[in-house]
Amino acid sequence: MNHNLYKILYENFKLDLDKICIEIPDYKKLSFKDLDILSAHFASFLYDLGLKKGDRMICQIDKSLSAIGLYLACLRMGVIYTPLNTSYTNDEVEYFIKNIEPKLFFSKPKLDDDFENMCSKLDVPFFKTIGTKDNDPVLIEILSMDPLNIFENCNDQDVAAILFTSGTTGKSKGAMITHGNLSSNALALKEIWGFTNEDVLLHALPIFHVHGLFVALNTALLSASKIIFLEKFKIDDVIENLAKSTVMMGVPTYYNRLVNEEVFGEKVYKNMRLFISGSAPLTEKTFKEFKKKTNHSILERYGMTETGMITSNPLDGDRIKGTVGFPLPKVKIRATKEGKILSEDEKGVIEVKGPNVFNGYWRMKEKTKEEFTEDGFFITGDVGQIDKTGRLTLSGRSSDMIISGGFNVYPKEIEIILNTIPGIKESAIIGVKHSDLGESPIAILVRDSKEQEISDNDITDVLNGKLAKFKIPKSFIWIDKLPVNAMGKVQKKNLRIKYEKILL
Ligand code: MLC
Ligand code: AMP
Repeated sequence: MNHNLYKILYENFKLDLDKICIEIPDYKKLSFKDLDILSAHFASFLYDLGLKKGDRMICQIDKSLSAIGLYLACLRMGVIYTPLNTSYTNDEVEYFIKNIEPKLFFSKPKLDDDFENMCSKLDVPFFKTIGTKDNDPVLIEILSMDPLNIFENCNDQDVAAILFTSGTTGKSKGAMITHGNLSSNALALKEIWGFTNEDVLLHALPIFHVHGLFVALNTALLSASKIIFLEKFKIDDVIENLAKSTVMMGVPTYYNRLVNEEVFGEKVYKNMRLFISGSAPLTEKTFKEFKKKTNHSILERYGMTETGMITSNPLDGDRIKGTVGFPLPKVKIRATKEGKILSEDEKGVIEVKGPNVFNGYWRMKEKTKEEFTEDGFFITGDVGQIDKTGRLTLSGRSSDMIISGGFNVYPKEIEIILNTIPGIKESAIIGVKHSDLGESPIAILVRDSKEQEISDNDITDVLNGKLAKFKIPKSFIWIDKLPVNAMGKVQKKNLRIKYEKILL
């Protein structure tokens, strides 16, 4: 049997081919049939370039119908799809290209030809650009080609996508996600969240991460639900379109913002049946205020790039604030400490096993081995406890990763750059509370008295050239000495306690 994810999506929406699949407000509506044809045009384009099953394609493009067409075309062809956050800088992108060795790099149209030069320097066979509008010349070329109605034969283990996630060493790792991972997750989410072809999903998330790409798009397409596709989370657009929607998915920042809007009243959410939150902890404050204002209990779920969705609060039954609910069908979780499996209500590192768990990190066999137990559980690095009913409550992470508005920030990556700047002797990046973004990075710095003093603005300039904007610290604090323990390790916990409220 062919386990190609696109084939599975197609089999599920093919009875609704004439129904509206995607609406971009004030711009365009596409039926499922139109989307199928669009993806077949893109498949034809990839085929003509000579891309085959197992080849890699990287894209760093804006959210658009073309981006969906390209994603679905890669699935159809068995080409491995690697989307990049649009705010990654040239330095960051160069690392991904070197690591993935793609056959094709798709960029958004840029004023300079930096990426084209980079691709030619790194021997990427094809470089293309694509914009978001109908008059984009590459899109016109693609649409002029004969559609290729291909469903490349794929098994469950074939890699569909590689998504990057950073790590404690500061080096990004490409998580290999299979057709089987994606279809099992989408089928499970359709079932547990009760998606049908009568649903209308408000889609305001970026589509270069698991949440907006797989959780939102795959689940909606599989259910033949309509998608209202917004370029990004702009509060006015969201409020205007919620009235036509039945389900919304978002990171906690979306709900922090909605609940603070005066015009967010009954008229706006009258047709909504479900608000789903994930990618970062939803605070009890937001959960409670949202409930008070709308009488809706936000449904919080938990997942990761490497695993897709792991647990979810129930559609029917108690959605308990501060918890992330129960494992998805066929998914097993457990809490462990120093290799020992813990009993109910004991706090430990959460491990997960199931058809949702990825195939390993691209070209990092050793790293992959380190992150799995001998009996095949993936070690998430999240800390939590499971009660006697199987419900999971997360309480932190074993690494010092920071989640800012749903984007992960790894301190090491920033510290490595800071420590090369003359004038800085040592640095520690910590996450502190932020009322809108949940958490934000700040930098604690020690001056190098042998060098000339450096200003915060100069430091920001250096970082801006090398790192995506969301990683730039929101504050720089100069102290005499970093607190260290007997082993000489920086005591970030102490710093976090001291500066916890500095941005509030
Ligand atoms: C944008 N900026 C951010 C930021 N997003 N800074 C910190 N953290 C963020 N998350 C910066 C921009 O670089 C810009 O900087 C300025 O803020 C304004 O940009 P913007 O695009 O107008 O920002 P805004 O609309 O406020 O975006 C915030 C946001 C967005 C929360 C709406 O980041 C967002 O949609 N986040 C969703 C992330 C997501 O999808 N995560 C899922 C990961 S998957 P300047 O300096 O130029 O002004 C995953 C697995 C799972 O975790 O479980 O789902
Ligand atoms: P990413 O690597 O971007 O996929 O981020 C995955 C991480 O996001 C997880 O390991 C968790 O730390 C965090 N996360 C996702 N959902 C939740 C949630 N509902 N509550 C708390 N943390 C979450």
